[in-house]
Amino acid sequence: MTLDFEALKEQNGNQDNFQHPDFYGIDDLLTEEHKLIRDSVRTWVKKEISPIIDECCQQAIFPNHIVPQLGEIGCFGPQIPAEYGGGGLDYISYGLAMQELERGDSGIRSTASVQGSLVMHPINQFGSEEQKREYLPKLASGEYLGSFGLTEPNHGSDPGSMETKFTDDGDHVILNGSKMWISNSPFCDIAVVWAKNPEGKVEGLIVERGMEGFTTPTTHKKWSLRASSTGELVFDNVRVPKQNILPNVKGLKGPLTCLNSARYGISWGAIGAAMDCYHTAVNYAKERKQFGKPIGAFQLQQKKLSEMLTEITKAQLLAWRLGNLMNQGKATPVQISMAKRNNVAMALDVARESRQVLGAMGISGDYPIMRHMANLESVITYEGTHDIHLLILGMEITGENAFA
Ligand code: TGC
Ligand code: FAD
Repeated sequence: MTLDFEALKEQNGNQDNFQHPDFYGIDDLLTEEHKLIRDSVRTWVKKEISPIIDECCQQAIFPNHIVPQLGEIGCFGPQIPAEYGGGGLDYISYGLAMQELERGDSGIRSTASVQGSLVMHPINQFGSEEQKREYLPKLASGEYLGSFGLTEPNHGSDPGSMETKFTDDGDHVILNGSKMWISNSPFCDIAVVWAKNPEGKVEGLIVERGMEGFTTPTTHKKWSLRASSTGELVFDNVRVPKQNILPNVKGLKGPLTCLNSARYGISWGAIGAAMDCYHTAVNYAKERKQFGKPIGAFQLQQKKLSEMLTEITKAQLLAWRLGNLMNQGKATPVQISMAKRNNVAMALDVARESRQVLGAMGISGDYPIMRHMANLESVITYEGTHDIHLLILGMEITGENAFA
C-alpha cells in the first residue's frame, strides 16, 4: 500500500499552528543557533510531517521518502563531527532537534535517533578511520539508513545474555542468530549488530544488506509507532569481512555507551510529544463549550492543564541541565536514566490527561493525542524500560544490584 503524500500535503497543509510552552523562559537559556535549529526543524515538521502523519499511522506506512530530507535538515548525527558529514553541533542542539521531530511523531524521532545515536555514534566512537569515511557521510546525508541490533527474542532487558554469535573464518567471520524489535530494519542498508565473539565477548559488526544469509522481516500488527518501520535482523551463516568489525570496543559497554546518547535524545523528544498534547488540550479547552461555557472555565480542566504545564516545565529544565552536562562531558549514565525515565513517563501522563480533556474527540485521528499516547507506550519500553531505569537509579543510591 502506498500513500499520495503530495495530495495529503495539499489537503492538510497549513493546519499545524503549534507553539511551544515556555513558562520558565527556557528560551533565554538557548543561543541564537539553538533557536535557529529548533525553528528550522519545526518548520520542516509542519510542512512535511504534520499533513501526512495521521494517515501514515492509520495505514502503518513508514514514509521512507523523508530519509534524505532528514539528512538535508541535519537531523542525522547533529552531534557527529562535521568532517564525517555530521552537524558538529552541541548536545542542546541535538536535543532540540529530537524534541521537534517527536513533536511531529515519536516514530520520526526514532528513525533519527537510531541513525544518529545508535548507528553513526558507534561507528564514530569505535570504528576505524576507513569505516568512518566509508559509512558516516552516507548515513549523515540519508543515502544510507541504518539499524541497531541489540535486543533478541529471548533477551531484551538483559542483553548480556545474547545468543547471537560469530566464529572465525580467515579474513571473515560467520555470524548466526537473530535480533528482534529493530527500528528501521526492513529499510536499512546497514545494521550495527552486537554479537558474541568466540571468547564470549560482545563486539559490534557492520552488516550490509545484500550479504548472503542476512534478512530483515517486518514486524506487523503494532498498535504503537505505526509510522516507524520495525522488524527483525536474521543471520544465517552470514560471512562478514573482519574489516567490518568495530575495532575499538569489546564488551557490553559498547552498545550501552550508544544507548546513553539515544536515551538522552529521548529525554528531549518526549517533551515534544507532551507539548503537542498540551497545546492541543489548551486550544480545545478554550473552544469547546459545555453547560454554556468553555470547558477550560471548569476547575477540573484547569487542574489538568496546570499540572501538565508544571510537569512539562520541570522536564524541560531537567533536559536542559543534562544537555549542559553532556556538553561538558560530565553527564553520567545514571543521570541520563533519570531524565529518560522521568520525561517519558511525564509525556505519557500528559497524553492521557490531554486525551480526557478532548472527551470523545481525544480518540480521533483528527487530533494527535491518541497517536502520541500509543507511541509513548513503546518509548517507555525501548532504550531500557521504566523499571530498568529505576533499578539503575536504585543501584546508584544504595550500592545494591537489584537486577539479578
Ligand atoms: P553491567 O554488568 O552493569 O554492565 C556491563 C558493562 O557495561 C558498562 N555499562 C555502561 N557503559 C556505558 N554506559 C552505560 N549506560 C552502561 N551501563 C553499564 C558497565 O560498566 C560494564 O562495563 P565493564 O567494563 O565492567 O564490562 O551489565 P548488566 O548485564 O548487569 O546489565 C545492566 C543493564 C540492565 C543496566 C543494561 O543491560 C541495560 O541497560 N538494559 C536495558 C537494555 C536496553 O536498553 N536495550 C535497548 C536496546 S536498543 C533500543 O531499544 C533502541 S529503540 C530506538 C528507537 O527506535 O528510538
Ligand atoms: P523484557 O526484558 O522481557 O521485560 C519485560 C518486563 O519485565 C518489563 O516490564 C521489564 O521492565 C521487566 N523486567 C525485566 N527485567 C527485570 C528486572 N531485573 N527487575 C524487574 N523487572 C524486570 N531494540 C534494539 O536492539 N534495537 C532497536 O532498534 C529497537 N527498537 C525497538 C522499537 C520498538 C517499537 C520496540 C517496542 C522495541 C524496540 N527495541 C529495540 C527493543 C527494546 O529495547 C526492548 O523491548 C526493551 O529493551 C525491553 O526488552 P523486552 O521487550 O524483551 O522486555
